[in-house]
Amino acid sequence: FGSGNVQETPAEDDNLIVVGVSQVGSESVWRTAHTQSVQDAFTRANGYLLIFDNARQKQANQIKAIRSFISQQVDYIVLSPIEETGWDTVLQEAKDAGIPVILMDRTVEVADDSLYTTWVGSDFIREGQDAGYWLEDYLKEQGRDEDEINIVVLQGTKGATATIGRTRGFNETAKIQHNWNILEQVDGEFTTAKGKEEMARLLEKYEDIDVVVSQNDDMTFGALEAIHAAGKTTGVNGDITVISFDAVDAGVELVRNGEINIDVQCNPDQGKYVEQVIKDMEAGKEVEKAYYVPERVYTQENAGEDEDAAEGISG
Ligand code: GYE
Repeated sequence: FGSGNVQETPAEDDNLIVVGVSQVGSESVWRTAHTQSVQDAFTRANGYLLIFDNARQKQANQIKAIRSFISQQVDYIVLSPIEETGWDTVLQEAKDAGIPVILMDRTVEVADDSLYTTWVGSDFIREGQDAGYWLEDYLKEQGRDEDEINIVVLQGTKGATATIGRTRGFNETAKIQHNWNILEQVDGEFTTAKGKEEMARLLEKYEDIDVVVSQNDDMTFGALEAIHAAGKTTGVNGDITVISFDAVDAGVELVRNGEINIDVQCNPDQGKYVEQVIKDMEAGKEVEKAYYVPERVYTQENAGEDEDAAEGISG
């Protein structure tokens, strides 16, 4: 000491709560909004030092980031896990280091639930069911409830809670409909490019697709391009009924103009809820094991009204 080259931590930093955040990637408009909400919540003005890591869709990168958070002795680790499995070892390391882990958006499947403190996210199974129940009602209204209905599903990335839940919820409602025929469920990776490519392939393969269930808006944007390129129309009076998830601004706009029939909202504005949980923990309060963020469904009938209920979605 005394030589002058030891960087002193500014005194005010001593009071900051250090939060290491491991994010999935930047695959979608939803993800961009989600990242923004985290950055808005964990500001210096709010009393935080945020260390943010973008894992670019690789679980190995998330594990590396978590180990680096542990060695930096952060106060909290916030993890949005790419997939559900494979977390036991690294979360045990965090627990052994005494660092609480808060999950957000997607969740994990671990043998020991005490490896994480809490989770903040969406009810993905309910989102899938909302889509299925809507389709049931819609077909009834159209007098098509006895027709053979051919459905294709563009799924999100494999092993992600959003993919698993939306698939399970929708399939539960589909299996009690004797006339719904799920032709294929394909991996569209939550991206526009892959959604377009897979949709184009499906249109070549099947002449009579009645419904597309696309597990996020980005894939839907790609699917719409492919459908239009094949000379078909979508939405309210179109050839193909389109069901989407996320309800980012551009998705809701397409509901309003009738190209998408329904967009099931997934609320990306989770940063503030995660921050509230940390505040509660700092205050020594008990926290729940799971918190669901508020969400709604957009259809042609309601997409015009009550825009504030979109809960901070941007894009
Ligand atoms: O629906 C999709 C994103 O996990 C809820 O991931 C999230 C999903 C979201 O890339 O657009």
